Amino acid sequence: MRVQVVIVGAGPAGLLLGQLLLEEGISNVVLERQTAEHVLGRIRAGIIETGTVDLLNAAGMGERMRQESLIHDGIEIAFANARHRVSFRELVGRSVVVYGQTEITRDLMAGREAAGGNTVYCAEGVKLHGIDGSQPRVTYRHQNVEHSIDCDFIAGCDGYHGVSRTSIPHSALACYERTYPFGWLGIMVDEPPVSDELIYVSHDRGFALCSMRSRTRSRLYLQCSLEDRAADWPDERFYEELARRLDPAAAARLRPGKSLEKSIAPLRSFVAEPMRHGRLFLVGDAAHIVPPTGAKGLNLAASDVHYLWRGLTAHYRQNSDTALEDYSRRALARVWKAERFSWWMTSLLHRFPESSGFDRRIQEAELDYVLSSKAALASLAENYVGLPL
Ligand code: RFL
Ligand code: PHB
Repeated sequence: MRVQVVIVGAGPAGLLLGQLLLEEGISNVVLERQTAEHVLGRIRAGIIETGTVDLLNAAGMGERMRQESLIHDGIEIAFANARHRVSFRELVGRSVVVYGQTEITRDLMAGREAAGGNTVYCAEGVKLHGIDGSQPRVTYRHQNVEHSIDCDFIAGCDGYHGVSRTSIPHSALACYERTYPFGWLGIMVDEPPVSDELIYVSHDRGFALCSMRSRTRSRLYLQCSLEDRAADWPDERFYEELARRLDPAAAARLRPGKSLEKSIAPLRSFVAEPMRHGRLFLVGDAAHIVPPTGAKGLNLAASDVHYLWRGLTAHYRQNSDTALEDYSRRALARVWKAERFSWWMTSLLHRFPESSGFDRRIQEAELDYVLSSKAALASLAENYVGLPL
């Protein structure tokens, strides 16, 4: 079998790239290790930038999103028992969109099926061959049968634990990493959100976030210890702790419901450079991870896809490799700015176990400054809604 592009991973990056390439008539196959149900069962991102919305529209995926998404013109930051509104619309004239990663993935899967795109789920033992040469090849096993696909390019969209990044020789890759001494415990619940917009909470007991997926479904997070297990947190304990961290008005609006999902995610910052090795391009979480505080992970995956889609289109349509040659540089320039913003939001709002009295006072002073300075608020807003491509 031969295709122009093999895409490893059917997360949002892989499926979106596949759809955009199909629209351009560029043949591709998506190889996914898990089942489609498993991919849809992972509960992750909730906030998307308008640049990501534009890209989903370009892929013909905008219809349900237009009907079901919520537009948010700002966020609230709760600190010292008071809530402060950060109005993106007033500060930078933009907004963000609430539409879950699960819904985006569902739309992309349906769109790919409708377009006759080839996706192989349960593809085991994916291996990349000849990425240094001009004739790369990907092998895998499906239902105990070995398969081999020849291609021009490979898009490694297989996330942080995928096979693509580790196929690049160690000496050709520089990795930068920071781990954080806490995690996020998240629950999904069919109860209305406590507020019309997201509330990010900085509290002595730790960070909290009240997010949502719709007007009837809440997504709630608590900063927790890395030693904690989801089973240590029955729903009652979760709500009790969240109520303690919220201001009284928000706590009074909390409607404890039975959690539909509960999980703990560790927080990490990670970047692998460069994002290209020979015929292999790394895209999304395969190349970089951000802590979720700035809501940037999926949006960065989408901007990588944008650059690669443009590069591959120019290669096949205009016989020009300028954009492909520039892929890693352009993607990384945006990635590092989002890494900085996510690290900064995380540092500003979380309680660090090892921090001294001095560190804590500096953190309080910075929060006080940011919330009272129009310049600082505009910088927060500009980064949160998404820097230009
Ligand atoms: P994914 O989604 O991890 O998809 C990779 C796919 O590759 C498959 N795979 C393989 N397939 C074949 N062979 C192999 N050897 C393979 N190894 C892996 C995997 O099964 C999977 O299907 O990466 P992608 O597509 O780059 O997308 C990235 C996003 O999923 C991620 O950045 C976001 O979810 C991060 N994130 C958020 N991002 C936002 O932009 N806004 C948010 O509000 C937001 N909230 C979040 C988040 C991530 C979270 N967690 C759990 C880490 C909230 C949380 C709690
Ligand atoms: C979410 O709704 O899952 C969410 C929202 C904002 C974040 C992180 C996660 O910063």
